[in-house]
Amino acid sequence: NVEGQDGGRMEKLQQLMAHYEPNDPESIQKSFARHLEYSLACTRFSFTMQDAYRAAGLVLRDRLLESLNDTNTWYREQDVKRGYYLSAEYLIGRHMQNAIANLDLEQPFKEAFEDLGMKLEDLFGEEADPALGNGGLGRLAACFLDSMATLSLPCWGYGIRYSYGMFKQGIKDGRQIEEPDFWIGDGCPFEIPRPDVTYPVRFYGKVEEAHENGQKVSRWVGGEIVQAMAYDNPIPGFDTYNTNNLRLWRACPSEEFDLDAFSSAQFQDAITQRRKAEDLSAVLYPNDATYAGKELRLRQQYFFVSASLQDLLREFIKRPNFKWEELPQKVAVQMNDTHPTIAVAEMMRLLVDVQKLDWDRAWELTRQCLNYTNHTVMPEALEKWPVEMMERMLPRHLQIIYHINGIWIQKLLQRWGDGPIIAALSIVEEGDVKKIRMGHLAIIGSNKINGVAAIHTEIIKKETFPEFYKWCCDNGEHNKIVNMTNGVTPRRWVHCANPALSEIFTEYLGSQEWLTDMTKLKVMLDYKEDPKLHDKWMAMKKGCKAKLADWLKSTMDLEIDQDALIDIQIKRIHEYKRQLMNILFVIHRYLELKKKSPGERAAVQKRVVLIGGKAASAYVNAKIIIKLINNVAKVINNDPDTKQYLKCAFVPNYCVSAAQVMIPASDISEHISTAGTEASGTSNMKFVMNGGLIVGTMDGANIEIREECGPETMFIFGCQENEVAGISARAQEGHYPIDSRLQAVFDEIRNGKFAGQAEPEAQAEFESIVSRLCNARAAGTWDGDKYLVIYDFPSFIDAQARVDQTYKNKSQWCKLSIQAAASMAQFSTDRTMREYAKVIWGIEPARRPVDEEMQARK
Ligand code: B1N
Repeated sequence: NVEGQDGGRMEKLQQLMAHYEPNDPESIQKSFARHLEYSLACTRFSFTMQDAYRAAGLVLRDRLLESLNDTNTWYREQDVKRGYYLSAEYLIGRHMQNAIANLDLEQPFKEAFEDLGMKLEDLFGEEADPALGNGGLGRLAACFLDSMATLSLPCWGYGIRYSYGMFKQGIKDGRQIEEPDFWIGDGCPFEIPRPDVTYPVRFYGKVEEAHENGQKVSRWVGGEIVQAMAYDNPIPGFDTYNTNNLRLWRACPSEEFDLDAFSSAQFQDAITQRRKAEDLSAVLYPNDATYAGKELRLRQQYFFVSASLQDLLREFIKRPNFKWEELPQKVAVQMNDTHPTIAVAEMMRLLVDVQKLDWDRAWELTRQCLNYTNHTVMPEALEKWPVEMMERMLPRHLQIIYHINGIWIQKLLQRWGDGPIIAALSIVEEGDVKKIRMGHLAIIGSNKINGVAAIHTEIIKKETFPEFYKWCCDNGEHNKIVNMTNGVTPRRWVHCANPALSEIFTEYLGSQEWLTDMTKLKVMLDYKEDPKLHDKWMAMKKGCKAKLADWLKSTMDLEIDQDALIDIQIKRIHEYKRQLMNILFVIHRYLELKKKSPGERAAVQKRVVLIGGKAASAYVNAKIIIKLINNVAKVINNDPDTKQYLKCAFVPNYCVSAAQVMIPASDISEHISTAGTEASGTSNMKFVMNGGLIVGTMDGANIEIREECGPETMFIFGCQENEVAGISARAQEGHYPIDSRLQAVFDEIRNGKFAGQAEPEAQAEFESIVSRLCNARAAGTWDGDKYLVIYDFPSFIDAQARVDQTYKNKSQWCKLSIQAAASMAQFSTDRTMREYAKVIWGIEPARRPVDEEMQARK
């Protein structure tokens, strides 16, 4: 605080700051001009569209700050229980359009900028797409933030402010190339750097035992200290005055610059040390659902977890007369996958070593505050850190984990005696390389554990952590593992991405209430056969397709037939998601077309198949699949016999802003993972909310979408989860027939149709992919058709035939599209967040009251 005599300062400032920025178009223009001139040093004669975007961003930021500050004051005054979402990733996407919508500024902004001769869409297009996440898990975290704010839940997000987000994907000669995404290069007007909010985070060093007041204590000393500096990102709610915060940490060197070193040889060393500290938050690991096991990754995890826990405990302690017993009544923490689960040990360290609580008390508090969400059953994604690495980097945490494990094992032995289950449940995995299983640490240190879709939660109980589930049931804690089905925010994914659809809903319902209560959309079902609505609905789709066509033309010079059926698969490239099966089907469709006479071809439904997604940079097979898609596209799109009927393209650099253009334009989208492999999927929900229908397997959220929307709205195919093991076993034994239509596709690939002598390397890669699918088990591990592409292929063809058949009848299609879109209330993250708040966190909404000034401004 500023020192010295007050001199009436408080009163004066109170008066000066008592008024909110006015929101009429003229005031917005004034505010815009002021930022252009004074914040950005532009003149009214010369500024670029980028300058205009930044100035408009600062106009919004002023308004966001008012709301953020007052919301924080409100939460403090009310002394509410707070929720903290810890996530290594947030795929937030562009801020501007969303901020305008949520701040209820759409009309005045539009007027203000149109009057200045600028289109809002052009401003939006100037914003870099913040991609601080890989895929579904990071995007889910961003949707959660939007819903927490909209529900007025007093919840913050914590994460890492990476300087380089998810790489930009380019395509060269049909192959993925990765380019750095220095998204922060031009600065981001929506973030607020907080040089005053920093915390030290220690790495390496050693643990000393000491005695204080006759008690044995542990002190972690030495090593190196990195400073975590806060960057705040206001998250405005829709139809509320609450604005929450996403606090991202940036790593900064801690020592002030040593000038004495300037003249000595240590100068270089000093700089190197500083650079090393900054490297910590430099780049996001581009792996989705696999973990790289890299030391820097563990450093990132501990870095943001430690800063976040220090920050939230400081907020807790600041409360008048705080008592440690109250911690679980005031704080709930959600750990997004295993990435932040070092929090279990860090919370114990902060409570025991720093706050001097005794172990048992600290453990009770920790276990009551923390919760863990599992997002995948893929064994390669479950993080396990080598003991050796942890011992070096986080020696005190390793001690704490061993202590937790010791007590845990004692309890298990008392209950069940010795046996293999003890090793299965231990936090420590024995073997050549001893490892810490972060999933186990999370489960033992958590109040609740949750899966992200009904089927996924059942798989967690029965297959991923069966011994834990047994333990819970034995202890009468059946509800320790709960299901929290994922969702998406309708603000970004309907209202912003598809304004035409938003208008239809608002017109039929007579208000925008559906945007905060999607059950209201049920009214649309009364009109699902109404020809007037059909006209509007089809016009909406047509408009979305036209936008997509423009975008494809300008970004990749691709022309598409806007009357064709648009078929989209966009998600990370992964074998379990089976983009391979999709492209094999495209080849099949092509071969069928080729067989037909010109007259027969004209009767076939026209299709445009778009596939997009990034492959982890070290994922060889995923990269071959991208190459195959590109090569197949090249052949098909250049074949004069077929190109009017079938087009195929790999859309480069799939990201949130691309999704906002692509999703609204789809007729069908592909969610075709092998049953039991995709934990949930969330883009499936976005497609359906936009009136697209799903071709999908009985996996993840598809199952629940089918229940809500009706089986007739989906093209379901493939084996069920409980059949997978049996089919897989037969495939390994060689009892695995290949459908003749698929065989024809394989032959075409082997014959060199898509690479051949022109590209021997690609030809070899394609052949290797095909022959691997056909492999039975040789000696050792099986490297065959793990994801059952061959088995599911015939029923995939059938599902696609049903699509073409159904699409012929436009009004039938339209009806299904309306029915599905209107039945998606379950999949709003508003529902998801209400459930987390009630079942896991015990947190109530704390809606900021509207004061007179706010009311007057409206
Ligand atoms: O999380 C999404 C789900 O909808 C998807 O089905 C699921 O695949 C996805 C390590 C992950 N699971 N695990 C990850 C991401 C990054 C990383 O470094 C794992 N992502 C998912 C939301 O629940």
